[in-house]
Amino acid sequence: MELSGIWKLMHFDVGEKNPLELAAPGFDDRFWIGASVPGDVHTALVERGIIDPPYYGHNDIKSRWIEQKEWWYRTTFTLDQVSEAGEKTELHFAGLDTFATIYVNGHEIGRTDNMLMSHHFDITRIARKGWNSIAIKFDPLSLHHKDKELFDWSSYTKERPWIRKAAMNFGWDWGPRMVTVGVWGKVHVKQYRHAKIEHIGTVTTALSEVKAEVHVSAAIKKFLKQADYRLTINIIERDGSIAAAAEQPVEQTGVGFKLDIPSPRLWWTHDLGEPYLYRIEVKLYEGDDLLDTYEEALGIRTLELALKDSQGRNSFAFILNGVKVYAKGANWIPADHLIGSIPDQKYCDLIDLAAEGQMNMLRVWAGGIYEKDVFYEACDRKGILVWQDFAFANALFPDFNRDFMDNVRREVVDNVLRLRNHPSLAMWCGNNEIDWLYDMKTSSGDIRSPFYGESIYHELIPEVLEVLDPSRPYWPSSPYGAESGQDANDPATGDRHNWQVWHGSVYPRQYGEEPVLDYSIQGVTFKNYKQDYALFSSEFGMHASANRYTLEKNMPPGEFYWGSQEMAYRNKDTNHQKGILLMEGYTGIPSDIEEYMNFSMLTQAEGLKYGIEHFRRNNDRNSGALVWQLNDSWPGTSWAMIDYELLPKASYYYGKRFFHPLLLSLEYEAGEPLRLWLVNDTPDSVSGVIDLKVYTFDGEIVYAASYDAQADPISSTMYAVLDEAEILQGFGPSEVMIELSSGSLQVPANRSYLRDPKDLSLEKTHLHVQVDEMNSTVTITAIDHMARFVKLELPKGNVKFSDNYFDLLPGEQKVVTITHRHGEDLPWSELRVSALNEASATQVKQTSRIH
Ligand code: BMA
Repeated sequence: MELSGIWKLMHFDVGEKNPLELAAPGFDDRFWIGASVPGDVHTALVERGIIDPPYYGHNDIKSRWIEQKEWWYRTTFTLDQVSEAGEKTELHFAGLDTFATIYVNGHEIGRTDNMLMSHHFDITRIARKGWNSIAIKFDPLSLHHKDKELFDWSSYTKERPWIRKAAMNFGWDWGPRMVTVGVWGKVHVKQYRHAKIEHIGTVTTALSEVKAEVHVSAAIKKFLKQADYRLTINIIERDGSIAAAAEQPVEQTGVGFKLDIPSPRLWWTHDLGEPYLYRIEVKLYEGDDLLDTYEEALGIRTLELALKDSQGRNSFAFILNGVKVYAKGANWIPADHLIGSIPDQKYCDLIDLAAEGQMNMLRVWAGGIYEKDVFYEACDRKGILVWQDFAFANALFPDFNRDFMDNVRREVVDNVLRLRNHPSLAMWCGNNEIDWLYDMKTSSGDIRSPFYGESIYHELIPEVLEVLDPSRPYWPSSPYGAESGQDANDPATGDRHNWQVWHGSVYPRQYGEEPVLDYSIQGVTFKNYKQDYALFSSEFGMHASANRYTLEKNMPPGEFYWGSQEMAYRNKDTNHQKGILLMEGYTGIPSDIEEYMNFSMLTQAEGLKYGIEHFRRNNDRNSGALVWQLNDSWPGTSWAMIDYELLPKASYYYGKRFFHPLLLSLEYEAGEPLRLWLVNDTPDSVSGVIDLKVYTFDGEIVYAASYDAQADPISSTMYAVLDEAEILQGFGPSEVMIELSSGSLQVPANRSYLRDPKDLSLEKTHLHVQVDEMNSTVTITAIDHMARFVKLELPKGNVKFSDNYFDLLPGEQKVVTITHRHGEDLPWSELRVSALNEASATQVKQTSRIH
């Protein structure tokens, strides 16, 4: 029985009320307010109009009082029967945020102190037939940390190391402090007779074309010891037929099965094949009496992390079913600070966007939560691998304290058991940046204390995984791995975070060396990506503005201008100068909000393209590029590729090309020869003809050449080295656009410029725009000159543009389809189309209109 729905909610001062009074079954809660479960207090108060929406303006500050209060939830449920001998009634919470005392029928059944795991209670002794009550008291966090030791490192806030709660709730460099409270996960009452299935483990142990071997382990809890139990397993094809079946008596508390699946259909990432899912159905019987059932998706696949390549060199590559995957994707942060209230649909939308954006891996970053089931289910379905961090980010943690470590162990066990069967789950990772930054911060003198927390990532977690998930790769931290005296961010070992770009970190850096920052145009420029020969780039990125609609919707009137306090408030990073320096070197410094949106988005898109094309050209060495960050948790300006309203920024549309399994890439630096590459991430050889065309901005072709290309599976090949003077044919490098394309290869065209946008000789141009509302299309033509960064905007969230932020040659026509992801009406009359170099505001013409 699921207890989702409206519960009752109220707040009190600490000590104001006797808990037993509020927890009493008959307590009169008629004056309390209604609150959704799962959910959170902030959202409940917004829904009732008690607080203002916290992301509008500076309203988050106005809701800070919520943190100080004691919050109570109450509900009731009805049982048709109570448990008899050998039967159990349990209460399951998928998520309680954070310090909760739970009462059933007025009895305190237990306390919880961890938001990041599920909590189960046996309520057999107090559950009664008919009507039952649940009351939950949530303490303010301060009660639980105010007497605790403070550490000399805990980024963004001092109180969080002792509290097992999403770190980003306390604020991060992309989001405000929103200290949530409430019942954030689903609640169930479950009744069992005689025995139950506690958990199931599935793993593909061997694979060939003719057969897969799948091991299934089942842990059974017997409430009635003397009975004959048996377990049946069916592995079911998509069409409902049985692929394999087995049955065994349950003699002890666990049963192991080995099932052979003939001609298995494998689970692949969506770019390499089909993410085929079987279903596994496990049934527990006592005689013929069905006691418990367990069902979930099952993907047959093997996955390894190769730390050496075939030639014995260091590598960091995921090998799926024997095939090396070039990991393309981004880092995932919680899709909202108000985690309990994120609709399941938002997870599905974001994962659809990731797959449509040619991504095959997401890293669930350590400062959020172990995501909800819906997230991993969507990744299983869509063929996206998940790199899962354990929830330890940028702080020291009290690993000397037994209670804390017991809590951590419960959290690790709970999440490993919950997530280990997902075929999408590629790897566990111990923490975010802690090993690396501990070294940085001790070297700079910021930290003097020992490495508290170290034993979590280097002892506790690997110990648990060895027992519960031994076949899955584990990596202690991100970034991690060092050789020859380098620090943990060594490009020659393990994974790497590139924060030269944007944060201005200076590299190479030896372990123990004082870190250096270079806040200059040269220090923060994305051109520094080209010095980075990482084996795997697990974080790198730069800010871009959110889309106009996302910003305007959340700022008071009159504040939507460049330089406003509201705009500054949307940027939670330190030193806002970094973004200005980055743009100054590339687009020039923006002078108004329109330029800020355009320049920051163009810089991010071209910067990521520059870095990712470099990483991919070096794919004999580099095996992954995960952008920091995919999504936003509020309507701010950040490194995200998709903003809070699910409107992609320019970089996302660029990503459809720079993450495409086949990539044409032009490597070039001013004054140097041009190099033409074809990168093939697919397991198949491809061959065809590559066309290179050099255009003036008036659309004249001044140079053209074709090259026969034959690319091996998973390869990167240079096909030509071209002299700048030859291809320019007398034109200046700031006067041309170079296009790589192919009529025979399934590869997107790639357009490049030989100079940065601020130095291009682009003349102003006009656009012709024709809207066909009936067919949801917009046809755009550049009239007199090349149009750069053509942008379509509609004031609505979750709008899907078939393309956006593209360039058009004069006379070139582009048809863009615009739909709402869930079929809602679009405000067509408010469509704006513009280009970076447009002569005057473009008139949008309608050919058809529906009224
Ligand atoms: C890395 C991440 C995050 C942070 C980002 C941008 O440090 O792991 O902690 O938000 O860079 O600074």
